[in-house]
Amino acid sequence: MSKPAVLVSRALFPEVLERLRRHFEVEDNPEDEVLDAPALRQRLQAKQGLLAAGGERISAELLAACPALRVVANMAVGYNNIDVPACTARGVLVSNTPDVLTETTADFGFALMMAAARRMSEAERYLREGRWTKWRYDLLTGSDVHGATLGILGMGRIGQAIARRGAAGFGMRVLYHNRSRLPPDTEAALGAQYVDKAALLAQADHLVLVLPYSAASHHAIGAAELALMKPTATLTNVARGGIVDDGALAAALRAGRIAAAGLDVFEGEPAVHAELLALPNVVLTPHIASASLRTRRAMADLAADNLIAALTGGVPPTPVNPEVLAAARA
Ligand code: 8YV
Repeated sequence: MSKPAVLVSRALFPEVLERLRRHFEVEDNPEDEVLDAPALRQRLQAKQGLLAAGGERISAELLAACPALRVVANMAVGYNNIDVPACTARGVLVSNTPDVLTETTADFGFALMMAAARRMSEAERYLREGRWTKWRYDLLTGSDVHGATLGILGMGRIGQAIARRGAAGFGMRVLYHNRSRLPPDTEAALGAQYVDKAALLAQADHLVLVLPYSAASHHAIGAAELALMKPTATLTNVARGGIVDDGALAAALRAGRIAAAGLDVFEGEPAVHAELLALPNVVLTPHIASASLRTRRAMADLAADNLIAALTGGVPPTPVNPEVLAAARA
């Protein structure tokens, strides 16, 4: 029996490609070209599986043009790049990579928040530009993280991991807002208190965004929300571009309506809003919150596990639309 054909959309660990080749005819992309919609559509012809890097748009239109496709294994926990209802309607299984990246992403979110609060990037630029000629009592003074109020918007796995760092490691008061409130024993274990969104914005010294992107969370932080924040507050986004209105944030940072920001994700990335690039009080990183070598490998392995199981009669470990599996078994 011939092996199923799969596309690995972007460059990937050679060992993971090797494993996939034991099960599949693999078309890979060693040049790591970013595939636009026509290129993706063309390469997906007669492919049963796709290992996607997370940036590819999987639309109803693409699915209609690629009728052989049975599985989309996204190498990301977020899957807002995929029209999941359209996949489900066509019996296409979608999987993501939860859990393996939680602690690594929380580490980075915390680091970005600290970098914004303590003006790390600005300080390094100051030093490298040869401007450090003497000590001064208020040189690059920032705001404390320890003992401050940490606000978390979105309290899933990564939000909870950030809450644990803040409460246990830095003695922070932890407030959160989420679509659904956590059970009381989970709140107690985390030392986190549920508040409404307005209270979160008003009380946080350091606000961290860790919610999934959807139509409902588009511009969850815009001019009106920024206006509720303390002028001394920082805002950190390790979730998705589009949750923050980047233009409104740039205006708020420029006007001193909030003190600083740390951003790993952007509207329209890899393009970055020109005004953000020009501001000193924002730390900018290129969507690398999950990028420890070990975690990226774990994400690739988990995406491969899902693809292999789904196309060889196994049980995919982390399906997003498991109803597709149930329907196939029925
Ligand atoms: C991915 C991420 O690296 O998992 C996610 O949702 O944002 C990152 O870990 C990114 O999505 C790759 O496109």
